[in-house]
Amino acid sequence: MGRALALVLFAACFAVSYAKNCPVYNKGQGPTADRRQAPKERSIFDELNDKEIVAVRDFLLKQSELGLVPYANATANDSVIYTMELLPPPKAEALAFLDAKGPKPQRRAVALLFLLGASTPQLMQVEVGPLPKPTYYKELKFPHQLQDKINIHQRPGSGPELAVWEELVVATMTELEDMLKAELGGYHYVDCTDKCLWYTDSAPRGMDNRQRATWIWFVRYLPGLYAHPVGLEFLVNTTGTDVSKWHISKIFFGNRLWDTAEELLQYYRDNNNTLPGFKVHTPDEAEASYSSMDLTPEEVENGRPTNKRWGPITYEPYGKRYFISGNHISYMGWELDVGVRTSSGVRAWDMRFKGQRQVYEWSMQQAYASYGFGSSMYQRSTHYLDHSWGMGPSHHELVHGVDCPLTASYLDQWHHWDSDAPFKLPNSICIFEQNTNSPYRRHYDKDFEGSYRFYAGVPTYQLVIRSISAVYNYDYLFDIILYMDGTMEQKMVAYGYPQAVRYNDDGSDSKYGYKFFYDVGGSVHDHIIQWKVDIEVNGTSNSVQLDEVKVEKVDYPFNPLVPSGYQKYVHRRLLDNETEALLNVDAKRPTHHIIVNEDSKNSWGSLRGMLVQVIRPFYQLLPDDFEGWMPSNWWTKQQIAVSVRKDEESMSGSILEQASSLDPVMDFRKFFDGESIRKKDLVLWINVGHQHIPVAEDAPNTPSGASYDGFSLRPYNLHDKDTSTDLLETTYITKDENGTQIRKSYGMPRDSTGKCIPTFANVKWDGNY
Ligand SMILES: [Cu+2]
Repeated sequence: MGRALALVLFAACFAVSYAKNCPVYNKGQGPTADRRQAPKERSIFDELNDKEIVAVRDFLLKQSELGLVPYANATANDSVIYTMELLPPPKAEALAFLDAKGPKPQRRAVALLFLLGASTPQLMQVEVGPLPKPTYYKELKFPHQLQDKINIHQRPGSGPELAVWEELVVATMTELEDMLKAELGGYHYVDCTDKCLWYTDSAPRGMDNRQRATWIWFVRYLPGLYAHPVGLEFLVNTTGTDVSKWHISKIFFGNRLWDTAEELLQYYRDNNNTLPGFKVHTPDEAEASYSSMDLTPEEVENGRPTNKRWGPITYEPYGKRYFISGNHISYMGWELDVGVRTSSGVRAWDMRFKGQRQVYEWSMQQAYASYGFGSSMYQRSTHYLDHSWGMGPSHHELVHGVDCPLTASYLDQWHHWDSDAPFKLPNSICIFEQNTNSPYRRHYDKDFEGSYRFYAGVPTYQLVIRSISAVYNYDYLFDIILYMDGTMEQKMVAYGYPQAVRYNDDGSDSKYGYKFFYDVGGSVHDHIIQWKVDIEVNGTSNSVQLDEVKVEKVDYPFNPLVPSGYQKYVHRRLLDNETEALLNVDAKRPTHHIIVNEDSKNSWGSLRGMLVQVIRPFYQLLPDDFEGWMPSNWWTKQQIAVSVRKDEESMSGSILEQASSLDPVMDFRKFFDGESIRKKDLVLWINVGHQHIPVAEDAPNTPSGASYDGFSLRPYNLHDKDTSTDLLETTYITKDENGTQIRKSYGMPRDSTGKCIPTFANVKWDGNY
């Protein structure tokens, strides 16, 4: 047989085998899971789809008393629908439906309205239902809403508002154009086609609700523009609804604050067309590439691997072991629904393992970053709550083979955010199984005679549900990870461009971070992310137990030379109320935080429980009396908080807290009012995060190596033993009485007949939104 013929035959065999056993490919979007029949009815947890969004929008637009204007026609002081998302059903109704064959809860939406054109301008949240054909709407207050009518200054940024900004910016930049060209090596803004400046905004948008004022900062429009600040900042004042009064109230340039462009220009002229003590380094083309993630010709020439081979890839030779039906996932005993909540990001529902519900709701709540930098007005006052910037709608299409392995399956999501119509983010959640290539459990059992009695081990398999939210400069990766023993993990990795700032040459800025370019560097900041976990340990009657490891003095009556010593013991206590359950991890007092069911014991007499473990505990450093920020961000003060679950305490913060933090819209503190947490349906509010000091290696882009945050929930006497001992991939090697080695296979193929080799060929990516 000639070589060519052999190859043809191999290819034919491969194709047959592939078609028979392997996942199908879906219109060039990459492989999909073994999809079961799509459900005939929508899950009660499905996020809104395009038809529902349009139905809610059109219904609200018809309610004349609201005076809403279609978003496409709206100006900056019109009343509009800003965003909407699913309003989950009351939990009691959902459980009655899921567990007791009760009626299916009606689907509802919650929409945020900017009633800017009303006689009393205000923001209002409304409930709309039932879907898909709404017949009613009613105001829906935020949890413990503090304001009867929500101040309009607390709205997130919007397209119509930014259109007015643009006019203000162009007017001021026109005045400054000649000076900027001279000082910034030709870079400018107005009618620019080459050497362009660009701006982005920061937050908060005013610190109390009497004002709305936002710093914007200018960068060179180059690849990685967030790494090209030029030291020019404007404070855009959009207080009130009279657009004619909006203006640029401050300019920061030349390390000084100015009230007007004319003031700055006069100073410039008075100093012979210079800004004393201030000089911006204008990079040439080669220098500017420091911020590019494209490879330079030299990097290509001398790059790795020298043998031009791709590294290892995930490979499912025998096909997939998880199934997707709509947004429902089934995998090795796990069942759950997933989706992306528009206002805050990925969430999962009704997470069951081996038939037992472990979590009712697992949802991201808030993402926080707070900066410090002395010589920049915007950076010293930057405090972000990223969900106000479109955390959900920033879950863009994932790149097959990079963001997710070539074996991944994908889900699309619909959103309505700062838009006239729903928009789809295709492939914005990926699902894949992976083998971490380390054993989940193993033992080599010595026979103490130079050999073994047995070896046993099993690989670690995980199902990963991944999404990535690219909120402006930062890319947050979120993985929900499901393990074989019922353990659940949340992982967060921060990538992206540091929010850079211009550095002065005199060294005065080094206190805030490190330079990573001629006159550019990063500034110290933090990241705090909060999740809500509505946990269930054998039902909804749960309590909080702390197992603290302590030491005690102990006698050694057997040892006259050393008559005493110390030993460890476990000090257990149950917390009584919510006020006690504001918990911080303290390395000096090692404590296991456990949710237990006081009425349910395993066979060994221990309370069934789940252990809550924070991977990288974060401490909030800003003082409580920071009135311009902390009132809205009290939730950052502890790593684990536990409250009694209530439908009306559904979330810890709103997208309205980004502005006017001195006047929060809702009050998370009131969740913790001393109510008993013994034998109650409990919710965990878990914070993870880290302090980020950007260094040279953050350029061009913050890498993830050995750096991630997260938390896990693990069985803690929940069962009588490890429930993953049923894994048929276990390798068990022993000997018979003659010393002949025995390897067990438990019916699993130990050959190499699987042929589902993933391919790069069908990797397509549109990337639009
Ligand atoms: Cu950072």
